[in-house]
Amino acid sequence: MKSKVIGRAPINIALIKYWGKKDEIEVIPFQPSISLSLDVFESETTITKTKNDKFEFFLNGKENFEESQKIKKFLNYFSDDLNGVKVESKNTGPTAAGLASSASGFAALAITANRFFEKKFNLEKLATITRKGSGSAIRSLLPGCVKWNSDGSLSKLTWPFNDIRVGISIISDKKKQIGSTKAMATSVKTSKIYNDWINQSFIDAELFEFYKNKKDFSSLGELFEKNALLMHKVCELSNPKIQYLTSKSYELIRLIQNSRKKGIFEAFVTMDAGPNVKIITKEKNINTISELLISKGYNVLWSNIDTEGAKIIYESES
Ligand code: 2P0
Repeated sequence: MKSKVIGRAPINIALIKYWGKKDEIEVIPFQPSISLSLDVFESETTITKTKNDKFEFFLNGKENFEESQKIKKFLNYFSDDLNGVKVESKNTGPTAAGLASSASGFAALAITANRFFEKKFNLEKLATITRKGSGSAIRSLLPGCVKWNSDGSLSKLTWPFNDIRVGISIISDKKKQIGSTKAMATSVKTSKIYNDWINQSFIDAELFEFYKNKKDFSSLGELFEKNALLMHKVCELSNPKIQYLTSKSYELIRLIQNSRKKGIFEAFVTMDAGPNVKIITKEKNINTISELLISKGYNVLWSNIDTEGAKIIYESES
């Protein structure tokens, strides 16, 4: 065991979405998903050996008893003895945007624990553990464009563009009414279009790679925007209905779509388990889009694609 290790991991935004587990214990998804790791927010985890015999978990500077059991259970994949272990997790970057992320959090925790407890698990093994903390966390282990395959494994994809930026518009930073784990289980059981969604996801993942490799951003954007909207339709056709997008989200989606149709700029949207809208475009458009959004009362924060992935930034021996 080391005396202190600090690790970091980026957030990731799925362009082809994960929404449903075929194995809830091992966390194997029904469909492949593809994401971009972003450099605007990240999670940082510090694990320290203390002199007391307690296990302690701090989130953003405050001791957190609510999540402590889940963190402990996750760390049991690395060690049975967690007495005298202190875990501090924080989200770095512009905190006002309220993008706390379980994906970057569990990826940072996994790589930091791997080094702290000196397990030396390879990426493949680490990935099988990371996805048990949070499915989408597996994709935050790697930089750039990342695929989580439907057999549960992880692949690094090439990303041939160097001028794509992702804008995040925060519609609300309140805690979501229904968490993703419960919501996707409800969709699997009840959504009227769940089987169609699985079939379409496989087609979308293949097409994504095809358009990406051809560097055809227009077809890629149309594809991933439709994939996100279909995921939200799956949610809205679940019983009880899962409504993540608000009228304000839909207004912003229409604003981007209409500007695209009018040829003002080429940008596409994607939305996750909440009302916020992410805008994907080429670098040359970001000033025009920012001005339009601000004039309509929306905010936007632009991110680059992360090029490093999860990493250890500090360690000291006992
Ligand atoms: C994704 N989301 O692919 C999809 C799109 C939200 C919408 O993965 O139950 O926190 O821990 O595996 O990964 C959010 O769900 O859920 C998510 P669990 P997770 O990014």
